[in-house]
Amino acid sequence: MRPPLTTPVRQIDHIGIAVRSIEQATVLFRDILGLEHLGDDLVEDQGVKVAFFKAGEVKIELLEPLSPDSPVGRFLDKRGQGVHHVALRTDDIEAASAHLSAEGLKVLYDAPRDGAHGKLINFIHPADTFGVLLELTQRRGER
Ligand code: CMX
Repeated sequence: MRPPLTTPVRQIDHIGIAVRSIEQATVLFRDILGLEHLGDDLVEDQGVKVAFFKAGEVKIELLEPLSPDSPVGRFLDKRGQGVHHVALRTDDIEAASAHLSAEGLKVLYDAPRDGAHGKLINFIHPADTFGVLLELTQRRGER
């Protein structure tokens, strides 16, 4: 067996769902399902507007593209609305990214980037993860 991550994954942080309109999707997640709306953010580096909802310990992140030529814009165009990624929370995103790269997985960024609400993020390409885009996320100051 190969050695696992030295800093294990803590939990699923959130599930990202690509939608055409956060306003419309909020009717389902907040008003009908009754999930607490935790807040919105604009992540220009990723070309998305996002909204978070609390579902127990895990969050649901709605993603609306700022332009068709963004990762989520291309996803909607090719695959339509639906689950876009699963985010795994780690306490050491740099070590996790290095470890996964060394395992031969396609980690998208050389260094973690800024995500929603000031978190650090990186991604593993879905071609290497059985078709599910995996996000790594770390809260700042957590290590
Ligand atoms: N989940 C599963 N498969 C996906 C996918 C996703 N989210 N996005 C693309 N794919 C698939 C495509 O359908 C395509 O499959 P086929 O080869 O079978 O057609 C394949 O991956 C390659 O697609 P592509 O045309 O190269 O797609 P893109 O150019 O859009 O790039 C990716 C794909 C993963 C590199 C790009 O989406 C990316 O950089 N993602 C990371 C950043 C991101 O997603 N940001 C938004 C979220 C930000 C946040 O959470 O704050």
